Amino acid sequence: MTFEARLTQARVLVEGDLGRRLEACRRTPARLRAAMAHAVLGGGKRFRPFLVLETAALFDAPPAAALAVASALEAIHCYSLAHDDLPSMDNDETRRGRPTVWKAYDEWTAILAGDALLTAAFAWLAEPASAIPPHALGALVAELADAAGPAGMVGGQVIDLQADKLGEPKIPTLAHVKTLQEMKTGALIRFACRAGPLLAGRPAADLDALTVYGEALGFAFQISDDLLDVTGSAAEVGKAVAKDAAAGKATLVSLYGLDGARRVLAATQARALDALRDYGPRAGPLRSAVDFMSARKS
Ligand code: GRG
Repeated sequence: MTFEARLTQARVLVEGDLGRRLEACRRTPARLRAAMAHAVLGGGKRFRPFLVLETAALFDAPPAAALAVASALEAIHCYSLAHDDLPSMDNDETRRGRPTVWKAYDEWTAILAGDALLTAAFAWLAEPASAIPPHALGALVAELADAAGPAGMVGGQVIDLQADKLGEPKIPTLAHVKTLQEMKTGALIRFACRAGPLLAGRPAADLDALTVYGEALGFAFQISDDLLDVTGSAAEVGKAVAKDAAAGKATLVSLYGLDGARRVLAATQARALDALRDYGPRAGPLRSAVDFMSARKS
């Protein structure tokens, strides 16, 4: 099966699961449910769920539990996009080729839809129906909270916005760009790659290998996102482009230029592939995900 077909397979699975979970949310006001659905079900590559499902499949982890983790992670990703698009943050009107949540509803509804998705995600993991093996539940909840929280995505967002909103001096160094990436986007991708071996109760060697893979893949993802901001079209990418340079943001592209960023991307892809060297043909889809970083258009 091609990489695109596997990504589509993951997308269909997780969208079906997310749709059912949103339907089943207890006592949820109709407006909130609709805004949550707008945030979650309106397109998107579903790349993080793909990584959860594929790392779980690599280690024969229980598929139903992997799907619960994939949906929870995607809900958190979608909450972060809904909040990132708010007027007080990035002030974006288009996301995934459609109006952002605040544009389709209003600001307070978008804030609360994001809050609801974040809390629902943890309920989906902790409820008995998630079928997550007891040996893995504590670690998964703690790691997801860590990746999404103050030392991860939220902290990264603060570092990013601080420079913008408070007029603090930009820090155009590789170390700063890497720290920001690791926190803001890398942490969730790293978590997605650790989810499979955690669910399967694999030993430290497998967790370490998939962590190296996840960290390199996350960095490659960010570089490809920065490249798309310069070389992509808004129609293909599904959101506004050329925002980084306009905001004077330090990225791999601003530091090293297009060719330099492409060279760092290639080296990072090589590091991700090397982390999978012991896993044979079954890791094929995870290898294709690495290639996707230099091929993606959205
Ligand atoms: C508001 C707490 C909070 C955090 C926001 C993720 C994020 C942090 C902001 C998004 C800004 C951005 C464009 C980051 C670059 C990488 C990224 C996360 C892109 C969007 O993810 P994709 O490409 O999107 O996986 P789809 O739509 O395919 O799910």
